[in-house]
Amino acid sequence: MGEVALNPADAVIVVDVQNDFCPGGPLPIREGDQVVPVLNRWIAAAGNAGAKIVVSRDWHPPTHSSFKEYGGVWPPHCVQNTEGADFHPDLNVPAEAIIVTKGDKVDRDQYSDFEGTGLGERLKEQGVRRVWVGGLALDVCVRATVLDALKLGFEVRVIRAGTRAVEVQPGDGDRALEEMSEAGAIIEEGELAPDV
Ligand code: VGL
Ligand code: ZN
Repeated sequence: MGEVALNPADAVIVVDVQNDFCPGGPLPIREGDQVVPVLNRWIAAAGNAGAKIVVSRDWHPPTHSSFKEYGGVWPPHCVQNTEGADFHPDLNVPAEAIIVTKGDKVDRDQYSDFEGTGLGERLKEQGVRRVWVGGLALDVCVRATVLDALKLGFEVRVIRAGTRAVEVQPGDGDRALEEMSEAGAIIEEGELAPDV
């Protein structure tokens, strides 16, 4: 099993680990909650290594254009200031984490953590060269975040054990992994070094 070590030029990006995307929510991702203990270990490791930590949230107004009733494709989810939009209660979001809010304008969606958020510039200013991405959903917001990170020139690793797909169409998860890997991302199957 390959062991992974982080350094200060790394950032761990935790995408949209929110209640509404977990089993029992309105837009449930199978085993979505199982990413929490995995990502908590990566967050702790990042803290120990001086790597940056980014945690994003989908944060929609109640009449967001991505909702079916308003012309979109999704059931209502992650409505601002509701419990469903809260991070999973067991996710450790450290005080020093960069919180990215997206999807908060009624007329547009932002699948990628980098789209219109300034995150790319912010990470580059802090000397980040490599990003490790996990969270929800593998085939939607993780995919978009990974592809944007590559376009911005970051080295990109996908934390395979820390992500799950929503699979609107069966096979979407595998297709997303293939697409990300063809675009230059490395799919990291390994675990963190045991001392972290
Ligand atoms: C997401 C569907 C709709 C995601 C967000 O975070 O992957 N998926 N909005
Ligand atoms: Zn959304």
